[in-house]
Amino acid sequence: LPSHVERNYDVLIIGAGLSGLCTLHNIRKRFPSWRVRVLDSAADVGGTWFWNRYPGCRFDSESLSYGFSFDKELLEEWHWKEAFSPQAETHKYIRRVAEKHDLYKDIQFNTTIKSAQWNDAKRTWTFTDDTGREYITTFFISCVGFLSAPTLPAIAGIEAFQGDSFHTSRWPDLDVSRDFAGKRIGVIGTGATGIQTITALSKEPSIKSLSVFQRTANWSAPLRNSEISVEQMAKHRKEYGAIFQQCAESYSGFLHQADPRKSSDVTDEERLALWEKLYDEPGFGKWLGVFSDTYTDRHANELYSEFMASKIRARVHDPSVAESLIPKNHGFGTRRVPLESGYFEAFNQENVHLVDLQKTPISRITKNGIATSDGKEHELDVLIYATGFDAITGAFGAIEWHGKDGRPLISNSGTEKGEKGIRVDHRPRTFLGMTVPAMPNMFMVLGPHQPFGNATRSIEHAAQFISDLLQYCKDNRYTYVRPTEEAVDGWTEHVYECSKGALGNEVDSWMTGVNKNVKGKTVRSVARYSGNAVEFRRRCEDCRLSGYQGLIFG
Ligand code: NA7
Repeated sequence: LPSHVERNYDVLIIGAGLSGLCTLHNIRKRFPSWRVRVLDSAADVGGTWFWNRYPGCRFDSESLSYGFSFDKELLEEWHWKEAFSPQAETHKYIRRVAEKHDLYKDIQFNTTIKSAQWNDAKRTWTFTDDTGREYITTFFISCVGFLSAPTLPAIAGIEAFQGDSFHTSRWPDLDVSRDFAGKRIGVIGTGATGIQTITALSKEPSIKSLSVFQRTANWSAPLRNSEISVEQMAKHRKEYGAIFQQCAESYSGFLHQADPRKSSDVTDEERLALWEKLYDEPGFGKWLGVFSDTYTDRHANELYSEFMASKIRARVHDPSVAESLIPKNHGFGTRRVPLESGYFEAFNQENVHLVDLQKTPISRITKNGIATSDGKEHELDVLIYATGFDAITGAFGAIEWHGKDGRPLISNSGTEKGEKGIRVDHRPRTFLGMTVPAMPNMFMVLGPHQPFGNATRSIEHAAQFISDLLQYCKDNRYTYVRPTEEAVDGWTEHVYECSKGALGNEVDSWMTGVNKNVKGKTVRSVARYSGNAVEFRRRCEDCRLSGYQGLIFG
């Protein structure tokens, strides 16, 4: 082989986040003699938890439900210090996993893949990185992440700004209290990231001012984090079996399960009592533990949204600021609910200003800051873009794909449908969210059409399914596998059917494939599995037990 071509691999994995590490671990355990390599553009393992180092970055799902369940030894050893772990601690955990299982030796960092070419005659993939180096492999597993391609806002003048500016997911190495001292900071974006960043920065006394540029108000509710003592952790370790079982039985892999009653089954007092109880508790219960019709019945959702609005009004002193912070175009929980630790109170501070872009949209970014439609120039020293990601398909889009018969991975020529407010122009087509028709020998962990929910729980399942499938290939000496067009049509239709009736699928958000900063992502698509994760896993298991019906082998 020429020197720029790496030897043949059995399995190549792109991505060294939780998905990549779990997959690598499974493959190595299962097929010790296989040649396997993981490539990642980052300088270390961690994926999301490597890149997102912005102030305040932490889980808002319970730390105890997030670790890998396959490593019982590490669960016995690891001390989650907070109920909702901060980024640095989580990153430490992931590094510990990689060290403990000696995963680093098969991972190559600082490597960005630019193109992928399927060779039908040889039944191999050739991946080429940005230096021209080629990697040839029989099987390929994508672990690229569904929120890993950051997007900057499409705002005129963005290059003109002369202060410091960066995306939250590419946070520079700095000391906020020293480097932001006396500075005027602006933040664009109020999603989960913006809310954590804004809250953390608001608590930094050295900052001169903090201006929040809000295009869409987001529902948010208290996280109620706490420390976990050594004694408490010892007790929790005994509960891991029950914790993972609870996650396995819940709709989206979290510890929280909806109350089976409908909002209309109970009295006003009973309804309020449950809402208040959940509001006072830590975690996602206030999103996921409410009455079962909250996200399917418009009236039930309005009632709960009104309850949440009253909480915001009670916490924000200036009534007009409070009204701006209350979402008007979507109901509570129909977008991903960020949990907060003093977000609303931040707006009671003299040095924190809300710029409501519904009233005064941004006209352009200038060399001094941000100009809004009322003729005002908001002068800034630092501009932070908490503007999110080209979600679900974005990381795939960064690679030029030449699949079977030269076909691309993402096609914009899909069907158009207009039903129940969902417009689909280029929906992904997959089988079980793990295989794609034009891409033989390729599998995806946390790809389109998989349930995202509690990511680690979904990852462990997908990695297991894929390694079982590879075992089947090995046992039968197959070197070729891809889904049939019929299986793909059936699965894609199922994913589409599951999405119906959920209010969350009738709202623009990254979960419905909308990102106005990305060409072609201005209308909603069904890119994630929004049905029950239990049902998802049941269907995958049925496929396995049927001898992988829906897949073609050779
Ligand atoms: P999100 O949730 O996609 O939020 C992005 C935010 O940036 C959102 O408030 C956007 O407003 C705002 N945005 C984007 N572009 C613009 C422009 N051009 N002008 C003004 N405001 C803009 O990303 P996050 O990083 O917060 O969270 C992503 C997920 O990561 C999160 O849900 C967790 O699961 C982890 P918009 O709502 O589009 O009006």
